[in-house]
Amino acid sequence: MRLPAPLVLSALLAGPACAADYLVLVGPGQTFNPAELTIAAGDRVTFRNSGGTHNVKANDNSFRCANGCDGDGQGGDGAAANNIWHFSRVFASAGTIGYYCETHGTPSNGMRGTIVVLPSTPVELQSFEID
Ligand SMILES: [Cu+2]
Repeated sequence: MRLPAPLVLSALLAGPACAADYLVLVGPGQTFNPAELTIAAGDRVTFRNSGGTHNVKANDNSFRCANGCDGDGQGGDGAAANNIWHFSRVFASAGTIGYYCETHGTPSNGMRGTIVVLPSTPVELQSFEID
């Protein structure tokens, strides 16, 4: 059977290592929702302000974002802001990333969250022997 070309292409692109998208709501109130999120390396998380003056700063200073991110090369500004901002970040490496809102939290208290990044599942290559 001959499949239409676009269908063959999408079947090749869809593998077990597909990245997923997640959403973390920032507020309303002084919470991240979900505050704890487990993803796989390569997945993308979008943070979206749902009300209040907030930002998202990594405990290890690897990012500081609100209306874009500091140092993103596009004029991003990570200072806390009360507009309905959103930004996305791909977490490429496994590890545990703590973050907090500078207005309402610290790394250990208040408005904070954690993202656990698990190693991505490697694509298994199979070989066949023909007798
Ligand atoms: Cu806040």
